Amino acid sequence: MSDASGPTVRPFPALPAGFRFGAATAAYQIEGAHDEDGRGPSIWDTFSHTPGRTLGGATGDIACDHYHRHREDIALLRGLGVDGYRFSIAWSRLLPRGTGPVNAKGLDFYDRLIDELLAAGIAPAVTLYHWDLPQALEDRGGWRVRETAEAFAQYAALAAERYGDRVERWITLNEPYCSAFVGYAEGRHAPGAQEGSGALAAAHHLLVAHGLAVRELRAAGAREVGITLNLDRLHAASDRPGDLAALRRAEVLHNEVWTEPLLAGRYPGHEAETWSGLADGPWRRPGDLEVIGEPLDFLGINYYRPVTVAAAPHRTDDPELRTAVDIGVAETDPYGTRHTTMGWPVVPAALTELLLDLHARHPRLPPVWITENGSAEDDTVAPDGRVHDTDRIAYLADHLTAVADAVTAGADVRGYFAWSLLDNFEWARGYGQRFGLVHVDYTSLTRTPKDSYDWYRGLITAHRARTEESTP
Ligand code: IFM
Repeated sequence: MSDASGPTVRPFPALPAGFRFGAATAAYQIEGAHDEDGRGPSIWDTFSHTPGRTLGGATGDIACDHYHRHREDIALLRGLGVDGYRFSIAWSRLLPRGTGPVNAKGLDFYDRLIDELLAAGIAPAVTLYHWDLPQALEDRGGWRVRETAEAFAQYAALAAERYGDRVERWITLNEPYCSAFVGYAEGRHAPGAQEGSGALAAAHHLLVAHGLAVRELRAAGAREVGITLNLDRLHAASDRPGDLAALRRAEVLHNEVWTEPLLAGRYPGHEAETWSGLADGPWRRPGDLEVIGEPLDFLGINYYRPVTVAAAPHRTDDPELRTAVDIGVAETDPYGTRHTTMGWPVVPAALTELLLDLHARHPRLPPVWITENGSAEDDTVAPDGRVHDTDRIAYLADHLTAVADAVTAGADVRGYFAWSLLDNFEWARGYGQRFGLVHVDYTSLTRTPKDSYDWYRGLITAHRARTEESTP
């Protein structure tokens, strides 16, 4: 699909005029400068510096060195022609200990970033929490304790007061599923805990943190306020009753634990059978559902792949450990499609299903933004100096078509952020997975736009030309 003039671009007719395109990153994955200008340590600094936790002992100490090269990265965004850029603020750059003294140099960094984005005609979309809890708060209990939710609300107020006049879109939390269950139950992410009720308490406190932050953001006059979830499109391996029950439990663990309190004002219907009644722990307080259910201006969805589940034996006999991720479910992979280097099956139609299912289930669903979508591929710089990532172009094109199909069928989707602008630190998988539209050489830190960068720019230009022509 690519010739000397660049990849061929097919516009997506069903994406309406005003549909917005962007690219996304997160602080710990790109910034580096982990101990500069007063930044305090986060749980990811501690975790990545603990032997055996990340691939090859990789850390975010330098990452893409975006802290020092943000001007170059904004030039790349400008060249891409995006409407918006989604990035996250490192909580411990603003508040090195999570609460207490404010770090002026940290505040200044994001001031510069936001101002330079605006000067480039790019609307900032800020994620307040993309997994990098200040270590000082983890030392006081982390997301297991309510004080962390209260600290998050103070941090949100500080950020909103300082940047609220210039930020278009606020995302309180990114993928709280990973923070709670991958971080506190599976232990594959920071802080690396393997707990049952600790993870369930964390899930609840993350939701409370979100609701308290929404209130602070609104009080400070923030414009669009939402949250980003990595909802799973789940399928049952068969129609057998055991697999259908496994599907119900997986729906609770992956989706309903978030969507029911956020969008329906209640806890999930099947949580007692999923977690043997232990979800309803003392961390829940009267009034919490009202806090969590603060109305949203938009819901962010991160989508990469669908998941099929089957009934499976529990991995442990310990009732406490059975309360989180050990819910008698195994993942199977019947898709028979190409897989990305993450091992994820490429199934764009599942994104259409996910969007339409949400639309059908939730009368209170606000407009949806795809806040992440993209693929990790085995990218190399070719002898011609280019990165010919045709699989990524196909992935992005097919998933944008899936979004367009959902819009045609009635879903209200307003925008799409490609993950990611840059190759970056892929958490426990270190630098082994490349998701970027721009290749990063981790030795020289040279940025090389890939073919997908040119393709995306062409798509955005073609979409604007088509919709502007048809707008009277
Ligand atoms: O890199 C991550 C990102 O931080 C959160 N969503 C999924 C991406 C790919 O794994």
